[in-house]
Amino acid sequence: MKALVFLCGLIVVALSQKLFIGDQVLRITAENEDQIKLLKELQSTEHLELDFWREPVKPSLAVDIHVPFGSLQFVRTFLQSNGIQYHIMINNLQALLEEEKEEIILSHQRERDTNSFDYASYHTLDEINDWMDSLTAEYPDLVSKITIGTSYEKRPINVLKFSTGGSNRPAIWLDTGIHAREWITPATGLWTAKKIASAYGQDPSVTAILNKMDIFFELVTNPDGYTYTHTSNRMWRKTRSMHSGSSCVGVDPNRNWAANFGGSGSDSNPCSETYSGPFAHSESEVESIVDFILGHRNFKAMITIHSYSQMLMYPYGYTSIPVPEADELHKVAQSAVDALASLYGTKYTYGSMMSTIYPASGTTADWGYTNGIKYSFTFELRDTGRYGFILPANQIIPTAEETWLALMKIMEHVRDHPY
Ligand code: BPX
Ligand code: ZN
Repeated sequence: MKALVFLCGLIVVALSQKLFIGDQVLRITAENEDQIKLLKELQSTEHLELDFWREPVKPSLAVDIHVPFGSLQFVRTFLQSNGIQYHIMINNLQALLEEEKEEIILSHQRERDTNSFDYASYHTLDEINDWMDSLTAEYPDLVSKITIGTSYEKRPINVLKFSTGGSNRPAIWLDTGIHAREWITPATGLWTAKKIASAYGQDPSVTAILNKMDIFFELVTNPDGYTYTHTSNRMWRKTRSMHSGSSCVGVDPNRNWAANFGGSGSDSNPCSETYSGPFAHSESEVESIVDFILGHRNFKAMITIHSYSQMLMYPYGYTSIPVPEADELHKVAQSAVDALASLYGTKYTYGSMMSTIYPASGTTADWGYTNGIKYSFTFELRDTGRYGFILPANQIIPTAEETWLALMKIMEHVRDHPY
């Protein structure tokens, strides 16, 4: 009977989920600005329903497009007739998602504590919330959970606080999962949070950080979107808010901050994946962080973690004018990516957001920087596009391990350079 109920549950979930049968992800290498322009025209052809995993910006950066099955023939012909080179990265997106789903179902046994927890699998929001409660129960003198707000769909916005005492110590902010489909980031976050908790009193460097500073870690920064990727549409990126004047759902939470809000590299069209929202901090998921950080008044670092592309970036994202501390931030980023590569050889590019990826306005790290947080960094974790957002679960632990080395370099620098 139980098995039958479970099976029916699975079928209901499967039926309500958006399918991607025969959809492909194409990698395109534009040779010149004319081809970039053509790709932008393709992007604005709404009925093709193209999902740009990586935007056309400059010839040096490959463009990745998730093409629905029904649009494949048109897109292929368009590319060929314009002499644009491409190859197939993912041949059948649904097949890849089935593999991912199977792995999640197999790992679904309930874990009671954070030692037996399966860090090598992706987890639902409920599982992550249970895990947070276990972690705070297991490390009561170090870890606590604070709720800084409520999402659009009324879910609590939870932050883990790592603190060994003091009052309002200088603090480091970490967030993962601000974009819903970037599953590797909360998965890396869980492993990292456990690492911080278990390393205190064991690892001298972590201990020295926590004897001087507090760490605040928001694991699922977009809980509504994350839930939606599990129940309905694996490829969802934005929040789940509704705004008057459009039936399109969601705002890009990495375009919603008051840092050149609405400028280049963001979109005022509510149906766009980079929709900046009706006004800055319109999203409670963003506003909650803003209120918390401004209320705290002693944050020294803000590290926001995305995927994919293997990059480590510092401000600005909205202008090519370098920040005054660019030399220092560049050196920190260099030492972090060198440490990261030392483990498994994973190569990261690094630099300012504008020069490394593309112009973007209203981003987290620019907001942090322009609000006095000098050490504001953005990570783009694995991979470089072979699997993109659907990174196989067997890469979670290697990704977390190598990222940890980079995070430690940054946090040690922050610890040793008070300002
Ligand atoms: C991140 C920070 C500042 C400027 C750009 C980014 C890239 C990030 C984004 O567009 O918000 C890319 C991503 O993580 O969302 C993944 N992606 O869709 O390519
Ligand atoms: Zn992202």
